[in-house]
Amino acid sequence: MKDNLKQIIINLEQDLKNATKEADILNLKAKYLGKKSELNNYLSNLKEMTSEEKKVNGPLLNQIKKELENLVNRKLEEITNQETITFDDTKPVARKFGSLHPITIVAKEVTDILKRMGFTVVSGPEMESEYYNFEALNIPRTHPARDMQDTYWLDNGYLLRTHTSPNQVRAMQNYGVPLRVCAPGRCFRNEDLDACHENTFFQLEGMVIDKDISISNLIYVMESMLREIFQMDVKVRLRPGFFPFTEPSFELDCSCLICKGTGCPTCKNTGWLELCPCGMIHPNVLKMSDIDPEVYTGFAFGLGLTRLAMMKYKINDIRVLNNGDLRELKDFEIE
Ligand code: FA5
Repeated sequence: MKDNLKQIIINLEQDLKNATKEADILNLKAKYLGKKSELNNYLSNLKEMTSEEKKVNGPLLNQIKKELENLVNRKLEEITNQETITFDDTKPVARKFGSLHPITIVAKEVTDILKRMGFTVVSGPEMESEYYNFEALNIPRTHPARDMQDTYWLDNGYLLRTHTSPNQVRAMQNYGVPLRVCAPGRCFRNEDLDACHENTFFQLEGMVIDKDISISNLIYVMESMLREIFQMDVKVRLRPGFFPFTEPSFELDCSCLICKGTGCPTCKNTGWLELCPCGMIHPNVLKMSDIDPEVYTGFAFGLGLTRLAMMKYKINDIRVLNNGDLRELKDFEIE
């Protein structure tokens, strides 16, 4: 038995040499000292022995048990010390940080440009009342212009705003005139989806009201803003448009940067992408917010931020921007 016990110690020493983790050592402890261990077998057999045998084997088995325990404890201590020395919790963790979404980046760039021109950034609710989304913008219930924006109506009588233009009304009511505000935000329309139409997209509303504001001011602001946004010469065109809340109204299109104006699914093969409708604020809109159109005039625009992000980062399908697939968004390598 003595030889067997010595062999157990040798085996444990050997096994401990190969153990590198705390969990390995605890497994060995169970194997050599646990209920099913060889040593425990010997200890259980003691009660079968004569008192003479017990006198000799009892202390021997206890001594072997102590030795095994010491071996295990020493190894545990060794490993704990090693871990303490090698782990430096002040070291920076190599963590991969995310990046901003392309629309967030574009929104910040445009608002920064407008802030430099004296615009204040404001915001409004995504769940809007019919009054702010339509009526106060000169679109009464029976007006056919309501058909231009297929709306999500909510059970509580409110709606998901179809454009950022309700911010025009809120700004006039909250701040009065003179006024120079912009409002980026999310809009919703019940659209047939394609490469350039989403049901959830971003716009940025801009509005200036003061004495003697004219179309020249509007064109100057539009040109300066787009030049700074694209940081290069991008062909834009202004054509007549219609919005009940501006008169005259314009559509500002930019040459499609995906196909360089030759025609592709993103621009519906026209070579142009509708980007920023604008116009002089309709007198009725000013009047409804208690501003005298004989004294004050102004202009407003509704920049399609999602489409702008597409042009800026050459994203040929708008659906990529909303699908939340980080692998696709990572492709743009925007920090
Ligand atoms: C409007 O929403 C007006 N409120 C804009 C405006 C503001 C006109 C102030 C005059 C004065 P429109 O429906 O054309 O207009 O949308 C404006 C821009 O939003 C479009 O040029 C386009 O860039 C973007 N847009 C509109 N619908 C979608 C859509 N389904 N998906 C992505 N972008 C869209």
